[in-house]
Amino acid sequence: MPRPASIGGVTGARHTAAESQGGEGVKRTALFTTAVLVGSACAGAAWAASGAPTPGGIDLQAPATAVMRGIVDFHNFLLSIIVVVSAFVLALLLWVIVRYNRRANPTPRKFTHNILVEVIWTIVPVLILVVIAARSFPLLYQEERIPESEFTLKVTGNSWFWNFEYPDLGVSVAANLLPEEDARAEQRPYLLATTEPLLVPINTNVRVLVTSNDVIHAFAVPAFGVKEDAIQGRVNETWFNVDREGVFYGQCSELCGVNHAYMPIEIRAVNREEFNQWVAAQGGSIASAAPPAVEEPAAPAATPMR
Ligand SMILES: [Cu+2]
Repeated sequence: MPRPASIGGVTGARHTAAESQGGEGVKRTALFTTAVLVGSACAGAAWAASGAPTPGGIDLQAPATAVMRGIVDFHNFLLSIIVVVSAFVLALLLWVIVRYNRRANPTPRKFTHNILVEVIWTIVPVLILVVIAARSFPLLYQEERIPESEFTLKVTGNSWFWNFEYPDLGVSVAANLLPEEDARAEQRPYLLATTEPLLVPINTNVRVLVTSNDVIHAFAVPAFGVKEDAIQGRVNETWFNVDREGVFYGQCSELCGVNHAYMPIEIRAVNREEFNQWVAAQGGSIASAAPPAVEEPAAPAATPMR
């Protein structure tokens, strides 16, 4: 699975290269120094991407939520079924081509029905679909059922930028595409970085309300397993609970106009302390969200919100 180059990956690769130099101590030292420098440069970059597309990547991004882990597992499960079915059909085709061509089988039999084969080719696909359904329904339920959440995040799509709002905290930011020269200067990915990255706390249920001010957009963050249409006059709901710190990128995923490709989503998952500081810096207050949090324990922990 392609992953963003990690500090460990870079250092490890260079170090292995250095070791293969044998007795050439000078080269080894030089390479090792380079490795350390590259490593510290990476470590020095304030925000290394944790969830971003990678050049040539063909697999899903590394999951950062339980939902996305479920999606990845389901994807791998489906892929194994697809491979077995495709291989079986290919084998049947090859067998028929080789065994029953005009030369190998000059006088074909004329029957048109075979009860046993017909029953098998009906029952087996039905069983496969039942197995797939049994695996997919719990996952759909997990995605769609909004759990008891500590924070509510309102996401509004605009042509062509995103508004992020924590209504209970009094925080509201507008995130535009970070201009190319700024992205280069700050070594952040152009077309993914934004002028106002959204912060979310890790290990916290965040309920997300998604809507739009104009045309239909879609709020999508692959590492979270979240993709929700933003529709004017409607509020769609989703949720996430990010289990590790990092920067996660997404993009508008509904063709919404001429600048559709230029309305990225940048989310930084941080610990609670950093999140509180950010909320305060945005002029908001965690305290204003405290009263409902105190009242909540009366309700059962897993009560669905809808
Ligand atoms: Cu859009």
